[in-house]
Amino acid sequence: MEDKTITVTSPLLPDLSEFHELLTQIWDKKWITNNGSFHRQLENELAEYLGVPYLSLFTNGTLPLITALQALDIKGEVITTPYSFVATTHSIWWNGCKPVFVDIEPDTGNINPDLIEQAITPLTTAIMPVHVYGQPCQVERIQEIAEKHNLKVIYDAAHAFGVEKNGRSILEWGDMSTLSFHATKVYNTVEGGALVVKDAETKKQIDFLKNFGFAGETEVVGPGINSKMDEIRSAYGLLNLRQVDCAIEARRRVALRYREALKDVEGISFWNDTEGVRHNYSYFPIFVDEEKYGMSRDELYMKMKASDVLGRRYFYPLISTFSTYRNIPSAAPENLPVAHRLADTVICLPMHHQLSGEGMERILDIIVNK
Ligand code: T4K
Repeated sequence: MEDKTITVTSPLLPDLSEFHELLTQIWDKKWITNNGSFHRQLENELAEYLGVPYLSLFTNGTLPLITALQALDIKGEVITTPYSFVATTHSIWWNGCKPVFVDIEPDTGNINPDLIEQAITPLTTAIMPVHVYGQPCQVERIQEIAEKHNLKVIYDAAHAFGVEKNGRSILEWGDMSTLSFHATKVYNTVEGGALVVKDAETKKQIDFLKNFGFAGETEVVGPGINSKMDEIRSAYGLLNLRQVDCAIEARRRVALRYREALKDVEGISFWNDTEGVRHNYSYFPIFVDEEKYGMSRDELYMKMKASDVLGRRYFYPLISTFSTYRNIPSAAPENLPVAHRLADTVICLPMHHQLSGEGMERILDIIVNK
């Protein structure tokens, strides 16, 4: 029987015969991991595509976050957002630091720069914002605050592959930025990620840290982790890089159709493109106002599910409500009203490069005609 389920996303997959050709080359060379030639090629091609000077590949998008904090020797308190995937805050925890949650902006879902300064204490050493859904943070304001208080900035840019602001990569901002190349992302290497840095010396240090700390055969410079991407996923990544622009364009068309169909639906809101930003359309969040729409977010979510349309409530529940973090003073709900409101009203609609017109009409029919 045909599967009529529409999932929140669907991975961008390389052409199988092209992938087979690259696999044959790997088989011939018998070099399958540890900084192989496809790995080096992918690092170069990604840096060029993204418009950044240096980038280190990782096995996922969580370990570059952990390694960035380690490399910058971040201690004490790190200011961050509760409105993200749990890996953001976990990376702070893994470094023995304390996360300090700051509320978000209602019109982007990103950390609110107006609230950052009041959260700074003598123990604060860094800010970890997230470009949530690929929407750029207020990077200029965050930079100003960081410089004034001598703080490092590590952007979790897991969602922001290819995003540009005023013609420049959003990944240029902050001391470092991280990416996720998970299957569910705009660009994927099955599992994978990267750490974007500003200079060759830092890249060298990061490359040591993702390889157990090894600097050569006999020297270990620190307690590094194993986060090396293998040749198979690097080859897959090279092929996906060639088609990612087409995938982003297909996603843009999906976003346009959603916006057109939902703009007059009372009680459903969404964000439009920002002038000067090259968006990547990684997610399409809508927000349900129960009173105006006449149905709660969860009712709509369940109704979609009953029709095999699997939206997702990213990012509900908030990270600050999980047991590891809920007793931190800044996790108090009264400190984070906007984040709670968004988390309680959001549904990310299905969004991917292969979403068909017919599929979209099924999704829209549920939302528009209730
Ligand atoms: N920072 C941020 C801001 C992040 O969002 C993430 C990850 C990270 C850091 C950490 O990066 P990684 O270490 O993961 O690289 C997913 C992803 O696992 C996760 O990468 C992502 N964020 C998070 C927002 O979403 P789930 O548990 O929702 O994924 P799952 O398995 O339910 O998949 C969602 C849908 O995607 C499925 O219903 C169908 C489709 N799908 C999924 C997979 C895995 C496929 O069609 N094929 C597949 O192979 O977490």
